[in-house]
Amino acid sequence: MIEELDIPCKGNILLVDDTPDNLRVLSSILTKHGYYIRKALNGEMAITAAHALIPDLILLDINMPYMNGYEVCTALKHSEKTENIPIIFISVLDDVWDKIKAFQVGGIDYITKPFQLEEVIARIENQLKIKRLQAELQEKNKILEEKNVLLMREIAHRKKAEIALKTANQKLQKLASIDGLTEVSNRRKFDEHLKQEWLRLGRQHHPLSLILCDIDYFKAYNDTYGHPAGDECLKQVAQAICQAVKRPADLVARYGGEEFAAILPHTHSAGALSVARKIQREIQQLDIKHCASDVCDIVTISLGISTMIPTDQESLDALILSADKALYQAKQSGRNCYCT
Ligand code: GH3
Ligand code: MG
Ligand code: MG
Ligand code: MG
Repeated sequence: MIEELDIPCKGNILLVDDTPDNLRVLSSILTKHGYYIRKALNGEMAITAAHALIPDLILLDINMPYMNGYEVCTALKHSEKTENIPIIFISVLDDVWDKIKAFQVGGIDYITKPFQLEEVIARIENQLKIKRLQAELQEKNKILEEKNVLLMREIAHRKKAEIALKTANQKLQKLASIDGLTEVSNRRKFDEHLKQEWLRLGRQHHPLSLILCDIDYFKAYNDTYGHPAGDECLKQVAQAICQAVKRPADLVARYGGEEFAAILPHTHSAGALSVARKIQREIQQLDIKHCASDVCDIVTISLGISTMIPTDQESLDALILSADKALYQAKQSGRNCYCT
């Protein structure tokens, strides 16, 4: 069974007519015009021939014994293999309803007999041209679709990479602002947050409080229990301070070795005092034994508190200095207490 035609020609046409003379005349003229012609004398032969080698076009007679042209056309249009073959009806039937029926069953054009050869050729060429253009269009569409799929894949790929990068950046940024040991904010984040809140509250004329906390006799703690125990103590103290400092805008940071700071926006001195007491309670509840402490047999802290309504940068320095002085005063006053 031949499936593809590799003879160079303008097109492969199947002529179907029960009148041998018609076939002969059409065949000879179309062959001269460069077409490859096959002939079928009835519907059954036509369907077999069309399946054996798909023609570019079929010229189909209507009045034929056993199976008329409408039936042949219907059968071809119902087969997946042959449904796209353009079919031009060629018939003596001249009534408009016969022509309409031809189009309804799937015909693409209609020529009445007796025909003018030039018209037949012009109509064949016209249909083949349409078919060629459609095939080109389909090919272009296919290429475009393939390109589109590749582009979509590329976009999805880039989006994924972008999200991964963003997530990695966020993680890095978070890591860069966290103290590795205690997992509270580090000094860098403290400085940044304090400045930012200072400016924000300055615009709102709202107070900001700062509490500095320092573990009492921590050097002695390290000396007694060892550095790893000291690290563990720092972690617990940091978490205890976090338990007492809970508002979303608040920030707990490791300010230095065994010093922590709490930034409390929108907080007056009375509020800051209450937070300081809460911190002390939380540390006390940790109940970490400290036999080398001069003040108590458990770990304690001293706190320095200062509160201001932000104005300029100088006053920010003053806020820190004031908390620092208050902390010093708490140490001087015997430790395990707070001063303002
Ligand atoms: P004071 O009551 O006056 O605050 O006395 P202190 O001993 O707590 O203060 P000092 O400044 O003399 O000592 C602080 C100690 O904190 C010394 C230092 O080794 C310790 N320290 C600082 N950072 C860390 C740390 O990351 N881990 C441990 N284990 N110890 C630390
Ligand atoms: Mg006929
Ligand atoms: Mg200290
Ligand atoms: Mg200390």
